[in-house]
Amino acid sequence: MQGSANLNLMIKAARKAGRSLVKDFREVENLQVSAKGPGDFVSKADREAERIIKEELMGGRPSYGWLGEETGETAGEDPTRRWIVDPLDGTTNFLHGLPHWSVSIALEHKGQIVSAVIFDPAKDELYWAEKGAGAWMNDKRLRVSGRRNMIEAIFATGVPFGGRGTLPATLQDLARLMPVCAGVRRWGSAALDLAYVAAGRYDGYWERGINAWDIAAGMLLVREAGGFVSGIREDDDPLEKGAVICGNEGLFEPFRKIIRGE
Ligand code: LIP
Repeated sequence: MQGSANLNLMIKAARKAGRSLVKDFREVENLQVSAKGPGDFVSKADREAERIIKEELMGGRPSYGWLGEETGETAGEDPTRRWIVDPLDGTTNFLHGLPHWSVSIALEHKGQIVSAVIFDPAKDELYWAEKGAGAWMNDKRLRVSGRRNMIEAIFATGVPFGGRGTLPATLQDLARLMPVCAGVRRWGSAALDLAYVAAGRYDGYWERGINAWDIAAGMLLVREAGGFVSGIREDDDPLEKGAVICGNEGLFEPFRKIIRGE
């Protein structure tokens, strides 16, 4: 696998965290039956994964900034570069023993995502991309799907839960989209949803109320695989506004019109 020194550092960190999470995932399956449940155990697994990743990345690039789901934001001596990390994306799946979760690492340079790694240890699928160098899954080059008909397309999203304020808008999205497509999937990991669009498995994805660490790496993967990514509202930055939509070349515009209610 070729790539820059930064990319190889990211891959090393993702794989090391992945080994720790796989070990913990096996224990989580045993904890399902416990009265207290695996909640606290998963929180520790999540924090340990971020500690491993931070040790590797900041050890290799101590001057870079940091934004991690568990440890928050730290400015770096180099104000132009920042790691954006979700050590365990799909936490609820992990908690319930569902083997669909990932480690997501992005490198941002002057506000642009320039390198991305998303690792799914349960399926041994490592997605990676560098700006201008394409998107890959292990050693396979990725391209978004070629579908042009909405009625043949499937889309992914995240449906809010626990009283989140974006539920009404998401239900309206579904009411508009479901009648004109082949289906919607809600598999619980935004990073893998984006990686699957880049791999041509999904034809598009959208989500409201999402964090930068969930989507930063996946956004680059989709773009480098020939797809399109934007905010849901005109000119919104997905990383700032926490709302993202993406799709293949032929479907992105009609899909975005439906989600925008145009
Ligand atoms: C999850 C996202 C998912 C979203 C969930 C949650 P986490 O991230 O990947 O798409 O629907 O609400 O935010 O919390 O597992 O890192």
